[in-house]
Amino acid sequence: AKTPVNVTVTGAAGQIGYALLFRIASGAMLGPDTPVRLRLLEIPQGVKAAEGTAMELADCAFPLLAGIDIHDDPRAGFDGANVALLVGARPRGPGMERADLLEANGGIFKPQGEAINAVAADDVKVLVVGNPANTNALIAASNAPDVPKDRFTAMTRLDHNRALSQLSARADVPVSAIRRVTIWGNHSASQYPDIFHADVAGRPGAELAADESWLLEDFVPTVAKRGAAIIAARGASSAASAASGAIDHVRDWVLGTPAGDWTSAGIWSDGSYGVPEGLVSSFPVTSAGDGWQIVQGLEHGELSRARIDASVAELVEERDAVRALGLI
Ligand code: NAX
Repeated sequence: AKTPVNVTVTGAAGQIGYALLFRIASGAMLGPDTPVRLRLLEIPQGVKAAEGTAMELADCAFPLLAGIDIHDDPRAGFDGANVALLVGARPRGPGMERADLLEANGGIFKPQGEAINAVAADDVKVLVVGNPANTNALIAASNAPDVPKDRFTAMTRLDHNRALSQLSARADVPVSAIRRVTIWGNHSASQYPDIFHADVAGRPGAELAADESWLLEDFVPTVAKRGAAIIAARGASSAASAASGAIDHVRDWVLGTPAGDWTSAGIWSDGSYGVPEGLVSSFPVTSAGDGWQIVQGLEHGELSRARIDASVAELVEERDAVRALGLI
């Protein structure tokens, strides 16, 4: 039998945690032959609810679930972690400025980065879902000097999937017929969903993008502001779709992206496409199961270039703010 993979999930008692854990335990993330051991990390107030979730996980009798333990100490929660999903974060409260938000999250992601550095497995792969995801990933990576930077990633896969869904409706083709869509930049309203290089059931994405009023007044803002629309409709933020994005991200990272396609992920920039090195920014990426590679050689028109630059400028501001706070 295969050795179980240790998967740590923070914020396990939250709503994304509730949608995520059952799918991990069912094999949707690491494949149908890979047993998993779940390690739930919560704050003390969340432990009781996490215990309830653990009871339900046990009650599913998932054949792949090799064990569950619950912690409120990051050093215990990340012990031996092969995959770490950092979902728990501090939401923006009323009257909170961006600097306050970054500082509050620094108080979470700095010690978590340090704990990952100290106790996680050598092959640890980290996905940050908790917002502001890109900068939280930057903080965690910066506080884990012994872990290669390319193991820290931020989730833009939900944005990517939202773009596929909107494009599918627009072109009236199944999502499975669409390839090579990209989310660039920050997981925020400044993100740029790029369809210029897409293949939409054999039709060049640039042809659809030529309708600029649709592109700029409908498609781009619908994708970028979808989170707010979900809150308005559901009375709660995206949870099952966010969990599904996290599953897709880790699955493609570990098992590989399909030939002829790519996906989007927030990864440590190597300077590609003029994105300053050391920012965690979303790029078009592929994996052959051995790590993310940035798709090279895409050409950008003025419109795309300006949108990418604007989102990257926001990441630079966030980086400068957390640097000034001494978090990186
Ligand atoms: P919930 O408030 O339902 O759950 C968060 C959980 O995290 C709580 O149980 C809380 O006790 C726990 N927590 C807080 N601090 C912690 C710490 N230091 N260690 C461990 N656990 C801790 O939020 P939920 O709806 O699950 O969303 C979680 C995060 O995902 C939020 O930051 C949210 O903004 C972010 N999202 C990110 C998305 C993305 O695409 N990257 C989309 C969905 C979502 O908005």
